[in-house]
Amino acid sequence: MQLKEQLFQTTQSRFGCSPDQCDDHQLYEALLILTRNMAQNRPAPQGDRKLYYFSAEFLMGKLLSNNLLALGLYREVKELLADLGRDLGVIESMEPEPSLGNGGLGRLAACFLDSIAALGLPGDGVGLNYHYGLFRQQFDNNRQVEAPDPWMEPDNWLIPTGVSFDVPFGGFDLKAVLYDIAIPGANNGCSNRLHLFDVAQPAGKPWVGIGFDKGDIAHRLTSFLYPDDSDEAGRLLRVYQQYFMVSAGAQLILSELEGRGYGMDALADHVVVQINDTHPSMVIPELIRLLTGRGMSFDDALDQVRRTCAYTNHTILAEALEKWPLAFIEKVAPQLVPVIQELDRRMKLDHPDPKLAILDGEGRVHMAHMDIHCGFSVNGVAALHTEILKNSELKPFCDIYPEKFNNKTNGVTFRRWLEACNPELAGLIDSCIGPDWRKDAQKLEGLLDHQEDGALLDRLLTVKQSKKDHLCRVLWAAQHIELDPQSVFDIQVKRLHEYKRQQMNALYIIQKYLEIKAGTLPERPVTVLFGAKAAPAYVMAKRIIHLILCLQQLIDQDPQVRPWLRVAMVENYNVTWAERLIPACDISEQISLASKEASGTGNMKFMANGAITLGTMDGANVEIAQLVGAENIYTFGQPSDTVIGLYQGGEPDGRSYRPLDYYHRPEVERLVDFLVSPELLAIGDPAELSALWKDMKTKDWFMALLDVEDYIAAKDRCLKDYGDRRAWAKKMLVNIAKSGYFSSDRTIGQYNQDIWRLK
Ligand code: 26Q
Repeated sequence: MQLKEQLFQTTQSRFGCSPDQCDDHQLYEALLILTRNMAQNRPAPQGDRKLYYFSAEFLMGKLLSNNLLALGLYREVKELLADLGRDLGVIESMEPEPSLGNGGLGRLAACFLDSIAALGLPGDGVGLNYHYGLFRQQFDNNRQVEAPDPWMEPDNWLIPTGVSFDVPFGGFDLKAVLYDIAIPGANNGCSNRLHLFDVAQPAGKPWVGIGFDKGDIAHRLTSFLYPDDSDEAGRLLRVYQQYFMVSAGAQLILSELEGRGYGMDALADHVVVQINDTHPSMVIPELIRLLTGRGMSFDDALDQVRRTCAYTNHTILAEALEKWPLAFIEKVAPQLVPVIQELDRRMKLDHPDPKLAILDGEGRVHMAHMDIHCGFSVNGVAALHTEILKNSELKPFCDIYPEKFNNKTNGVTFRRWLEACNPELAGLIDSCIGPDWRKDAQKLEGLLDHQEDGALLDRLLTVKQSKKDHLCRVLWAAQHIELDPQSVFDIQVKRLHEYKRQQMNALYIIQKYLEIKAGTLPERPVTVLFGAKAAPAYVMAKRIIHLILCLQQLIDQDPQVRPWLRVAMVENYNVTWAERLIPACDISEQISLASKEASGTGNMKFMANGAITLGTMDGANVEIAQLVGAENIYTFGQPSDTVIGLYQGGEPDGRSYRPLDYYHRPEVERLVDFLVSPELLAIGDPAELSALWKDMKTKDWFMALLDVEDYIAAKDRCLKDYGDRRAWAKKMLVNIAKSGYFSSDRTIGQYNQDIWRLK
């Protein structure tokens, strides 16, 4: 049946009217249903070995246009709607974004599902169906306020499967009900699945706290996604969530294995489990428990699991490495305790070094240690990160299991992050090198042959300008922020964390502000854009947001500064905002303290959209720099080995870094002290600003003062170079041309070749 007729039938049966009589939301619903059914009805990719990608987070973003593109229907639907006098862009805007992830790790999982399906590999995601995703951020009085984020409308992407599993908790059982989101592979006729487990009777109301009786858990286990792990009660619930996810997921794996006609002893031959950070690590003891429960010996069960499970590490921040008290697990899933103790006993027999222990002297389970001992692969997410894991953070493990360690540099799906969010640029690329890059992003390198094509370079600048104009319009509509589209757009969007150093960017703003006030104008007008959510209990992160919003207001009110410098913080930064901000960016801020950002993935999206990176030699920035060469990136700051050295030393805090030494440089002192200047104190909260000021000069845990002068110089060089528009456009072209390496299709190809071996 023609698409047109299908749409007609859907709106008739649902709303009793034809498409042209539908309002925007009804049209969206009709398209959702059509697209969902088509994606659902495709067969799974063939293969007798299957991947299960376990992740507590899948930050999917809106799915309508993505799925239409994968199904090859995007253009047809767009034209069909245009014939009806309607705009697909408007219809898409009806879709709520499922924010079932915090940031990089969750978005990476979503890009991976897209690539696994596009490559036609048999691989499903396994996660939880949170009813409230990451909180919605609002600004009130220059502060972040959190509101619940309900994303599930009556019509949504979830497909009830009728499948459920019983999950045994200490003292009670809970039914895990399976919902699927179909993941269509781009142009290959297949679909994989994202399996999301939910409780049978979820609570209807937003989160109000939990008393931890089993009734609460039964209704609230999947209520919401954790934005942090900072309160005790929340941490216990997090363990309930994790066990619910892995127990149901492990049961699903074994029942599918059986359904395919294999015995349990064939697990490792036909299944591979990728553990996305340590959040799903309890899948290891759970699989062993289930296998031994079916009569397998502990030895054999451990052997199967060891050949089935692979672990990805996403952080070297010690505070982010999960260590759960065994007492928590005793309460949540007591049946796992003997399994974990036995694993610990066996590992200690072979490797008595306490640094390698699963259970430490304080009765805590080191989840990463369990993954490394009981899995066959450990990977970092960028070359530098993997080296740091091997040589310092996880060195004792690398010494005993060198063959397990490998690197898989992250990637992003170019279908969402270039084709869908920047069709203008995608079209320009087509006109230059043809459309083959859409199947193989590394073919973007063909653009390198066109570096001297002046007309192309001009069109590149025109596309960039049109995306900046567009961003200005949506920002005005959403937040009544007025920007100068002719200014340089300098953008830092990512979760708010001290190691990512948004505070150092704020110091740059202060420096420019003071210069302008003193009569020295910058090279050209610049707009510094931010988007960032802070974990609700992360006090320092919230103070940094407060500082940025105060600077935004201060400058906004100042007619002398406004024409030259603007600051704007986007409210509720999410995937949808990223899709508007990234194509409009001139300068991509990737300024984490070297060694602290495992990879970054925003850096890759910006690069593919022709932004120039201003960054430290951290995470995947190192690989970007290698690919584009020194003339096409702005790097600054102390390298990772220096930084790692500074964390060791004789000061009372264990480091050899002394922030006061840097603070007392005259250029730096002036900037830091501005936090407690009368101008700023008149706008912001004096207690918050002085606390931030004090922390910056006496603690500065992530060494913003170490790099700030170098940073300011590098950014000023950027602004100067921006003036030679042709030369700048050439840098943009080289960045786009070299970005293909960061396609998640390449990453997934490597996971498959080195770890999964699906086909
Ligand atoms: C842990 C325990 C309890 C509650 C929450 C958590 C928790 C939640 C989310 C811990 C960590 C996360 C998210 C981590 C994350 O996003 N890491 C990022 O992963 C990206 C993909 O590999 C990298 O590019 C980033 O460098 C890394 O910071």
